[in-house]
Amino acid sequence: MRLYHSPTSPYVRKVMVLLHETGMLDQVTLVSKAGSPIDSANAPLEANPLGKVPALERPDGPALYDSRVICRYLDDLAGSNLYGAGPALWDVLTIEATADGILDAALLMVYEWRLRPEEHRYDPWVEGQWAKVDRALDTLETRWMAELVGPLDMGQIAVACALGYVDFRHDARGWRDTRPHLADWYGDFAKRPSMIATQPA
Ligand code: GSH
Repeated sequence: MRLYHSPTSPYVRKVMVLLHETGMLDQVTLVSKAGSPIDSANAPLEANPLGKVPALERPDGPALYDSRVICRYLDDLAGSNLYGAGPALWDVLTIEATADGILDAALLMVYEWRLRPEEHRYDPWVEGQWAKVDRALDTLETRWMAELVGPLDMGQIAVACALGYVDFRHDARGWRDTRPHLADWYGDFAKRPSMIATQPA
C-alpha cells in the first residue's frame, strides 16, 4: 500500500500512530505529498480529488481518503479492534469526531495566517475557530476522561494527535491551564513509542 504522507499533518499522524501500534508499518510505502487550498501542485490529486493527505492506495480497490476512513480500514485489516463494539463504538466515533473537529479548526487558523494576505485577515473568524477548539477541549476534560483511559482505541489516538497539533501550532494559547486531567492524560500518552516516532518536525 502507498500512503500519501506529510510529516507535519496531524491527520496523517493518526494513520501513522495506528500503523505503529498495530505493527503494520512495513506494509505501507510513504509517498511525500503536501498541498494547500491555494496550491495543489504537490497534492495527491491522483488518489484524492480533494487534494488532501492522508490518502491510501491499496491493492484491492480505489484509493481511500480521509483519515477516519483510512484508520477504520487499517484497523479492520489488522484485526486490532480499535473502535470497540456496542455502545463503546459510538463513544469512540464521537471522541474521534471531536478530535478531528479540533484539528479542522486549528488547521483553518494556520491557513488564515499562512495563506491569506494580511489585509484580508479577519480576527473574529480566527477567534471563532479557536472557540471551537476551546469548547471541544473543555468537553474532553469534563465528559470524556473516563473513556480515554483503558485499552488503546482510536478515540485516544485521535485526541493525542489533536493535542500534539495544538502544541505544535498553538502552544501560546496554553490549553493545559484549565484542563489538568486532559493534560495529565496526554503527558502519559505522548510517551508511547508510536507518538515519539511520529512527532511533527
Ligand atoms: N478530513 C481530512 C482527514 O481527516 O484526512 C482532513 C485532511 C486535511 O485537511 N489534510 C491537510 C491537507 O492535505 C493537511 S494537514 N490540506 C490540503 C488542502 O486543504 O488543500
